[in-house]
Amino acid sequence: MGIFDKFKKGLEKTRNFWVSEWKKTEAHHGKFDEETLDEFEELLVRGDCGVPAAEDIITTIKDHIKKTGDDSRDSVMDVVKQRVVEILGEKQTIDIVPGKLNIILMVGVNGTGKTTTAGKLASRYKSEGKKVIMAAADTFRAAAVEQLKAWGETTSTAVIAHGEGSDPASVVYDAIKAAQARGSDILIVDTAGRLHNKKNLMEELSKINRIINREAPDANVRSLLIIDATTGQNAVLQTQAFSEAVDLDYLGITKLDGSAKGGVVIAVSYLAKVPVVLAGLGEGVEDLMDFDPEAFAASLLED
Ligand SMILES: Nc1nc2c(ncn2[C@@H]2O[C@H](COP(=O)(O)OP(=O)(O)OP(=O)(O)O)[C@@H](O)[C@H]2O)c(=O)[nH]1
Ligand SMILES: [Mg+2]
Repeated sequence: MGIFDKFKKGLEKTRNFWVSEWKKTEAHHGKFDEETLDEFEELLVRGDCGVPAAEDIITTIKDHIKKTGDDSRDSVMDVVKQRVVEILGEKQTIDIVPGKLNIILMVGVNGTGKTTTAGKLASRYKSEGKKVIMAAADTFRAAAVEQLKAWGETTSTAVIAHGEGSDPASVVYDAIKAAQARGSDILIVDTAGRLHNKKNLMEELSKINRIINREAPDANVRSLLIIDATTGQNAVLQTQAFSEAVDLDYLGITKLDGSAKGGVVIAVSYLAKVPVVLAGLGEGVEDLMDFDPEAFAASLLED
């Protein structure tokens, strides 16, 4: 299966929703008049694209029709696809700088898929021949540490961990020392990152960042917010809240396979200033792909 097909398959639920709903609308068959535009806007909103992005897309369609006089379904859908790709932005990947220690901080609310994505990333980077180490800086509960250790075993990656309730920053300190001693290329830090209290989160992450700046001042540090597609508009709220609390570099969206709400990527991208770079398409170690805006738009909008 090619990359595009794998991506499409992972998005099957979302795709089925779009294709079947789309077929029900008048716009599917004919021209985009006022009524069908309303119907289409409603579909965008029900598809979790969010109101601001939906309005933007409708305005884009109206401008196109005004300018060209062409309100046929095919030409409008081309314009929609183009606009969706613009909203999603250019395809980007996490930048890994060769010859440096690269530190990836996993943040995000409970259960979004931070630990799973950390494990998948470790596996990916190892298969690319990179030296990887992980830090169990989610010390909030014992199970979290065990879960990361299990991923360490699955992927043959060293995991630096202290006990439950220990200081996350001191785990990160030890992990940096281990990474430096071993000449690691990539350190993946699984944080608790819970937003139960913005002040706590900021304090915890700024403490981790202080340790990194002190102990590994030359490191390439990137923060990756993990959001869960099945939570729909909550993912949008989380992205907003985290953007205010943390310097985010990237977004990763998980559980696209389990959700018909994949349109939320459009809502999130419309608001976020950082790109979606990863797509979680299942629970397995192989089920992580670079997010591809073109493939995503095509999966949703082509029948
Ligand atoms: N279907 C599917 N399940 C996923 C995906 N990513 C993660 N999961 C599942 O979601 C659940 C939660 O994932 P975790 O990785 O434990 O999430 P977390 O953010 O580390 O959670 P906490 O440590 O509790 O904050 C697990 O059962 C994962 O297997 C995905 O892309 N697709
Ligand atoms: Mg976790």
